[in-house]
Amino acid sequence: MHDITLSRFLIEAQREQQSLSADLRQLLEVVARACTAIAVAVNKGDLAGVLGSAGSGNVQGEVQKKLDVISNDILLAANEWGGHLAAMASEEMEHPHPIPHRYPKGEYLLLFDPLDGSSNIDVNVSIGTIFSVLRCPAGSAADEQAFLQNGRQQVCAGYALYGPTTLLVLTLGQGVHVFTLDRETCTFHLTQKNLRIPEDTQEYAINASNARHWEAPVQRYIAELQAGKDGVRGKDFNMRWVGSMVADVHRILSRGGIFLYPKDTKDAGKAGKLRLMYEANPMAFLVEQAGGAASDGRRDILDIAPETLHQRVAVVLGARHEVERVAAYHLS
Ligand code: AHM
Ligand code: MG
Repeated sequence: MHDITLSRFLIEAQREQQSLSADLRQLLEVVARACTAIAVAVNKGDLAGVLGSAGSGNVQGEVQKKLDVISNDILLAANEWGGHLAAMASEEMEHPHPIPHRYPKGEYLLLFDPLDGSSNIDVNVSIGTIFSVLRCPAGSAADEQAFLQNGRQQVCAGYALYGPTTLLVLTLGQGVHVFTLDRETCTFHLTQKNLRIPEDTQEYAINASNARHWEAPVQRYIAELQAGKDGVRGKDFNMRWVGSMVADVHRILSRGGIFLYPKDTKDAGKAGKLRLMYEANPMAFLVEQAGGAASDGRRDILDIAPETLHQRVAVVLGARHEVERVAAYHLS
């Protein structure tokens, strides 16, 4: 399997899968190359002067790190000239980035969180890039409205994980596959096919410091997990929280588990912390493709009709039976 590069995998998928066009294949190759460039910057760290704050803020009101800005610039520069895209949108930009007039325009829309897990950049903990690809509606101006499609419309989604190894995890709507970066040849190789998330688990991920702000159904669910063998669940649960969604979701795709970033009352104006279009939707697509489930507690993430590009959403994803239990607690 290791002799199958990303390029070969995509060319073979294009032959077998009518939905994978040559343009989409080339777009994914460009995204992978951009992620390789980001991985190089991440690996060099202080040697390249890329750590620390950029001294600016983004539309979310968050302080930008230098690597947030560098990663965003790498993705924009790599993707604007190829002719595959109609526009791009990013966590780091208030409005969509149109393709400059000097380049041809394509039929796809690319969304990304260029550097997920920003709080982990300066402490050498795994971080990543999350991306999602949509089709640009025919005749549309490729403006913000064009991006506001529900998650089931995604033609492809994935993430790069900059950890001890750099991985690219991808779905084209037919399973979830993992590619490992060979740093010497700068080539991604297929290393795992068709990841599956077990329906049950004994491991959960949540930022427990927010416990007092959670809604009652989440408080009940987590209290039951924490009661372990002595409570209604009758078994002990382990907890892990990396603080980079991309790393927490990768663990769940690798060995199972449930991840929650629920709505809380800390900031009544926010429906959650994570962003629907370029964090929750691509992860929900990957998780569903691996047999898991993804919900905001009340409906499947992928069925949410987006209203704005940067809207936030509560996220509960992973082991199907656990996600269903959390959803049931929200209904009762
Ligand atoms: P970011 O995209 O600015 O890095 O924010 C998203 C991150 C997720 O990766 C992670 O799950 C979450 O924020 C962690 O939040 P907290 O610091 O509240 O635990
Ligand atoms: Mg993020």
